[in-house]
Formats: sequence, structure tokens, C-alpha cells
Amino acid sequence: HASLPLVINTWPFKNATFTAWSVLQSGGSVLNAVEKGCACCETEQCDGTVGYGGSPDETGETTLDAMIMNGDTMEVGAVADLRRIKNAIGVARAVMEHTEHTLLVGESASVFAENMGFIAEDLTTNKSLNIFSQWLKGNCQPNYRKCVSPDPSEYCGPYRPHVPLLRTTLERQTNIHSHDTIGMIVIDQNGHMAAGTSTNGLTHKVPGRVGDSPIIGAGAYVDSSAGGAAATGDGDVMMRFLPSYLAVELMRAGADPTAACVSAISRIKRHHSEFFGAIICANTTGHYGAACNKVPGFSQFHFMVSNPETNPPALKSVDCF
Ligand code: SD4
Repeated sequence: HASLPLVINTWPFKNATFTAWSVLQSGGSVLNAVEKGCACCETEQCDGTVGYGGSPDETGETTLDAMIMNGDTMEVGAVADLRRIKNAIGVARAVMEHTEHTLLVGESASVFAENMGFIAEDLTTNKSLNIFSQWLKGNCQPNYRKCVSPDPSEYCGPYRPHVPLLRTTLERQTNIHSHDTIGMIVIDQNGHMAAGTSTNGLTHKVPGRVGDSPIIGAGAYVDSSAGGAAATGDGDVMMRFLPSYLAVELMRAGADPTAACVSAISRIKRHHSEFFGAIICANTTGHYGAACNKVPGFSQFHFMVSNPETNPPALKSVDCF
């Protein structure tokens, strides 16, 4: 049986869970809990895949995607391809609270952030520089063009890749450890709900690439009258299926959270049996579930839960199918 409040987030990002839980315990709102929880991962550079200094793109730059959603009012703020600002979910919150818009992108989003008082700084670190330079030298690393020949002029179109490497399905699969977005759902004792995401996306991506995380209904979705969901994994594939929206609508129709999560993953599997991804779901009563697609190297998905029954926060896992 379920109990409220609830904090649930993707991956074993324990300090993020703890931070969100602490915000609720001190009387903070669900939006503050989601923002501070995800911001904790941005500061800690969780897994190197949230925040600065990770997932350098084809030019070596780290760019960030983030979203925050209010399940009571259905307001959303999001940023994509954000540059030079570390606190991406903070900027997403500013978009929600200080503009009539929903999603700001790229350089303009960064200028907005600077005007809002966020500090502009280089998101590159020695670690991200190293990942980038290894890639420049290396081989057998994925890039994300539909290339089949080692001669870039033959197959990649007029837009020349920085590094002419082969990209195959297998290589892409083996890159699963470069995806680890934080996605979080928070419900308080009164049933107020919020959700959010933050990520530095995909390593070696084509500049300008936006993943699923800042896309409403893809990376996350929440409606306090139905439930919330957040996804992680291969955003280029997952965003085509709006898995978070689908899961929330299934819960609205009566599905329990685990069944809703399984259905959202199954929908993607129909077309992409080999995709890497997972989703977490929670309904209005605080019941929760998760599901993931089984691929080589990924058979179990770990996530964090904090509610009055766990000695908060607790690591949970689900077997992929
Ligand atoms: C993306 N979905 O940009 C993100 C990455 C991710 O777990 O979720 N990793 O595609």
C-alpha cells in the first residue's frame, strides 16, 4: 500500500532524492523539491550525464536539457541545448515563472538565463575534454549520423562530420552508459504533484541535438489528477512515442503504475526492440512502478524512492523485459 509524500527518481541518484525529500520535510513545495533535487545532480554531475563537464558534443561542448512541470496547473518551463549555464533546471523554472513561454533553446536560452541572473561559465572540464579528445583520436565510438562508409563525403550529406566514424546499431547500443538523465516525480501529502528532468544528453551528439528530456510528455509528464512519469534512455527514439504522456494517460484510465510503465516501454519496443530506456511512474495515491527494455548490458534498472515507509531514500530495482 502506498503512502504520501513520495519522491521517486531515475537511477541511484540518492542525494537528489534526499534533497527533494528534505525540501518537502521543511514545508517546501513539490516544485521546489523537484527543482532542488534535480539541481543537486547538476552540481554533483551525477554519473557525468547530468550537469556540466559531461557528454561533449561533436565539437567538444557540453549543452544541457531540462524541464519542470507543475501537475496542478499544467504549467511547464523547459530549456534545450542550453550553453554556459550549469543550473539548467533553474533556468527551466525561470522560463515557467517569468515568461508566458514553455521552451527556450540554444544561445537565446543562455542569454535569457544570463539576464535572469544565472552565471555564465564554461561547462567544459578536464573530464569532458578528455572524452572528446579520446573520441577525436579513437575508433569504435558511435557518432550519430546515418553513415555507412568510412569516406564522409560519400554518405553523410553536405554537412561534414567532425570525425568520420562508422556508426552502427551495435555501437550505439554499447553506448548505454552515456545516458543517465535524472527524472523526478514528487507528490506531497495533499496530492500536489510536480515532475522534472535534467541531463547533458548524449555524448558526441550533433550540435543542436535535443533529447527527450525537455520535451513535454516525452522526458516527463505530470497531472495531479492522474499521475506522473519520467523517462530515461535513448531520447532520439523515445521522444517519438511520448512515453511519459502515454503512461500518465494509462494511469488516468485506471492502469496501475507498473502496468502503465510496461505499456509505455512496450509501445516503443514494437518499433525498436533494441532501444535502451526506462521509465518511472507514480499515481495520485503514491503507488509507483518502473519498467525498462532489456538489451545486452542492461537487464536491471535502478531508481530511488522516498516515502514514509522507506527509511528514506531507498534504492529500488526492476528487471527489464
Ligand atoms: C537524452 N534521455 O538526451 C537523454 C539521456 C538519458 O539516460 O536519459 N539518459 O537522450
